Amino acid sequence: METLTFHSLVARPVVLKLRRPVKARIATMTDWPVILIDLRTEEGITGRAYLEPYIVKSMRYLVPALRDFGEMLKGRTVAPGELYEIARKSLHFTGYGGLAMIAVSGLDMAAWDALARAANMPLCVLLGGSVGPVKSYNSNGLWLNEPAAVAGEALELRDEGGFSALKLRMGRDDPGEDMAAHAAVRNALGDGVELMVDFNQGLDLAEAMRRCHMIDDLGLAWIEEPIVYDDFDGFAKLTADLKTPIQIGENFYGPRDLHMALQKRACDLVMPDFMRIGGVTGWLRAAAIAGAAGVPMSSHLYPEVAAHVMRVTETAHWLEWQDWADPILQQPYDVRDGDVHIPNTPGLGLEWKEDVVAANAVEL
Ligand code: SMN
Ligand code: MG
Repeated sequence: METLTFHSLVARPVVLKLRRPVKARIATMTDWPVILIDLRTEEGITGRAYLEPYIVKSMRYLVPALRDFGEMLKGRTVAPGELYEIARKSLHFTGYGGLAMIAVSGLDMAAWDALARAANMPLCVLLGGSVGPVKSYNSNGLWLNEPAAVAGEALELRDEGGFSALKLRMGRDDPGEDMAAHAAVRNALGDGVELMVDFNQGLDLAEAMRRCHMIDDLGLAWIEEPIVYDDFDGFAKLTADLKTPIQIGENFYGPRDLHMALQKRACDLVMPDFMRIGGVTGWLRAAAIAGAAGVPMSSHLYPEVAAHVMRVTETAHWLEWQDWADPILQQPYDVRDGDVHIPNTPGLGLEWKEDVVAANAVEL
């Protein structure tokens, strides 16, 4: 395989409209910011990845950070593990987490894609795995809407890809309405579909104790982030007190956060997000820790990257399926019988739909 030399990085901000707006206890969102990253090499291969940083304005800081990486790395060998360290260290006086880690993660995913394209292999094959199905749950909706509407949407979501698991959001002002939403969804779906519940950090610890106990006998696959993401002591109390597995991780910034959460027994399950854990490099390091600890590991967002790395994740659990970036992709990944199917193409196989990109491009 030829060595790749970093030429330049193009980072383009776009804003997409969400088909099913996010309505969580801590935020509502109708717009979905996406940064498209093209890492160009002197050999003519381009690595592609995207970031979805939730907040449109955050692109004002992330895009320049990515462009700075592009200038800094010109002429370097595209060795993802090395670029990851150089990029992190270049920002470490501002801290390793937050926006710095998000920018590094975007660079890292594009670098891995470039490498796999150069090797003419799907990323999962380059990582030592094989192309195959990845078990996923549908996370595209079930926000804090009326129970009847949520139940109707649950049927739609199940049928979008023959899913056997869906994620239901909770955290309405009245816990009784959360219970009603769950009952309506369960009634509509029957028994064959697993349900995860996500509180999106909406509760304080006392309220979380009360509300998690209320749903502890529902046979849920997990209860996710009932309290603010970094209160590992609070999570440890919930984990010790509840039968239902406690799930956290979408807000781990780097593998060390996962390590600390496990040391504190703050959860039963982990689900890192690619833009915070450190892209593919950060994921692989985190997966080694979760694997050694025997803790099941699910993914958060970035289903294309997730599909590849889950094939080589020792304790791979559930891939979170979300199709919010699909409008800008020429070939969105296929989901059948609840499994995401990895295309047999080099790298991640992401190519941009330039007409949609142009129509949704924004000035920062
Ligand atoms: C979530 C994802 C994306 C935006 C808002 C909330 C959620 C999840 O926490 O786990 O899917
Ligand atoms: Mg969540």
